[in-house]
Amino acid sequence: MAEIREISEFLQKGRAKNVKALVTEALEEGQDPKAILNDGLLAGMMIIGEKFKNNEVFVPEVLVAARALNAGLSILEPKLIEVGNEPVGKVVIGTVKGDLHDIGKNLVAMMMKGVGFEVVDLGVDVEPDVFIDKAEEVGADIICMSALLTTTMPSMKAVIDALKERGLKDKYIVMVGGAPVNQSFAEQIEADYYTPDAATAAEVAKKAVTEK
Ligand code: B1M
Repeated sequence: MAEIREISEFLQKGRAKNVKALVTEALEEGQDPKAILNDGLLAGMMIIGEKFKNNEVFVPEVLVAARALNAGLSILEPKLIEVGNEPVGKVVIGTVKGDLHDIGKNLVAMMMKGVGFEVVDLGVDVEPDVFIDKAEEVGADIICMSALLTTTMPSMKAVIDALKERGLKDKYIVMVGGAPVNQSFAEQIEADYYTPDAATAAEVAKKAVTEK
């Protein structure tokens, strides 16, 4: 039987092939995809995050661990997503300008798809006007922004300021998140919602779009 703890250990070593194989095995055995995600993949990434903070590992190790995480996620994604027939709405999502972190953003996109949204992923390092232009182009309901650096949090405000300048602030639901972001920052920049994790983001998005 595949040990979820081992998924975390292989991830920390950056062993993408082993992570992929163990995630596949665990799914075939009928283990819970959410437990594989939280106790295997994310738990391993959190340990790497702590070590990175304490200078025990450096950028190359973090990158190979992130690659292993993405390898595991690619296997897990179909199991985490059970999309309904009619999309509940459209989401435009990206990591803000200056910021290259995309793992959390990808999880949010995945969870959004999981509750039935059509998701347009703009990637990383997204210019403020690109969020807005794409939302206009595809007729989005929600603009989702992720930031992992304290230095890129102001880019979230830049998007909201640009929405105001273009007279579009009330047209879209604006959601923000990422490790350094919190409720008080969201209120300060006048985002509509802050959520601490990907699953909550998807739940809140669905409720918000139904209520609008
Ligand atoms: Co970077 N990095 N990094 N990094 N990195 C952090 C964020 C850091 C906290 C590490 C540390 O020092 N402890 C630190 C930021 C410090 C700060 O600003 N206060 C940091 C730094 C400093 C840097 C560089 C500047 C390092 C350097 O070059 N000297 C550099 C910046 C590059 C840039 O962006 N311009 C850099 C680079 C990198 C890598 C490229 C090596 C790699 C990114 C790979 C990738 O993303 N493809 C990387 C990584 C992996 C990390 C850590 C270790 C892990 C981040 C992660 O993916 N976590 C991170 C340390 C840490 O967080 N402990 C760190 C897992 C992910 C699932 O969590 O993204 O928080 P997270 O998403 C969560 C929630 O936040 C939420 O949902 C997810 C959970 O369900 N969420 C949302 C996210 N977005 C949301 C949006 C929502 C709602 C919820 O609504 C729209």
